Amino acid sequence: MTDALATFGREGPIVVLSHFDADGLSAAAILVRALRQAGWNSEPLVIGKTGSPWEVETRDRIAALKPAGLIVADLGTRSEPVLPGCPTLVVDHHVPTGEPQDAVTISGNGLNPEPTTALLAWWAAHALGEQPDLLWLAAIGLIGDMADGLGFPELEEAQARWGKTALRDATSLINAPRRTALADAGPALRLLLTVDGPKRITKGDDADALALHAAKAEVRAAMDEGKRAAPLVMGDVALIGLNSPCQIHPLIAQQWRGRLKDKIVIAANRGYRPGWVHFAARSASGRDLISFLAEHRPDGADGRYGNGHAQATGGALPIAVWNAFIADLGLPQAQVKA
Ligand SMILES: [Mn+2]
Repeated sequence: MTDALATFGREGPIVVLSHFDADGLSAAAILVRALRQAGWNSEPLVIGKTGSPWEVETRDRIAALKPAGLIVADLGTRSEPVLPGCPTLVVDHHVPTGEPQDAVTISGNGLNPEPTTALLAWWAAHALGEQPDLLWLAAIGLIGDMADGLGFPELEEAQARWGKTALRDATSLINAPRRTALADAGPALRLLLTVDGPKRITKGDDADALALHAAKAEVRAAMDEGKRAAPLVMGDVALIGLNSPCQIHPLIAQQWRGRLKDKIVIAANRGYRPGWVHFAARSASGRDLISFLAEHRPDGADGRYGNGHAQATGGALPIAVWNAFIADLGLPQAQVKA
């Protein structure tokens, strides 16, 4: 962190670009709050439902802020710069696909236990001073990605101070909007940037807190429908076909993972984005799914395919490419009409 700050300019904000899940948003909130407290100008920017850090629209959004520096949090670790020429810090825990050029990298990948991005951000923020009041944000990120927190003492400390139930319920609420059809992370991010603990999220009655509760209800209704889809099994693969504008495919895959323990579970959602199939892959068998997807990589797959973690990955494919991919896996009946 200190190395990265030394490369940043003093004119313009430090833009913190993050993923829109609980871990990414909490990491962004930790970094923006710690930087602002230390006297830096800092602005968060969130990658939404179908965006990517490595595309021209994102580059233009960042460049428009005339940043003094860029922090890329919880969005993967790749060699290509997000904004060429801008001093950059990458904070991430996904399997790297390359070493970022002209950037400082803080990666939790391969550490045991593996810290999430929000915990890495909280550790890094100590370069700006002690951050005891921001620890609950690191706990939200840990719970969001790992549920049990893998025994990090920081989680136990946060639970003792802010309450285990409050932290768990706040995490569930913070994660809800990104799964809705609109996927607006704004209310969740505003709360994480301003409030002093999880109870202000779970018990709040302001517009942002109410938006999180409405999002949770929308996702619950979509899940009730998605749970009724039956898996199609062929060899090692179990496919669950979904048609929802909500991002329920990772949750459905996770549920079936426990019931189909020896299978590679793929939950595929043709309703998430018109013209595309978004899918989540999970397995309880210990099989490396990033390698599995690499072996079956279809022509036309881009950087959205097969990233993440060995036991939790997925991708997004245009319909024609999806149809070739799923036919190759022996499930032509799971092809989707354009
Ligand atoms: Mn994460």
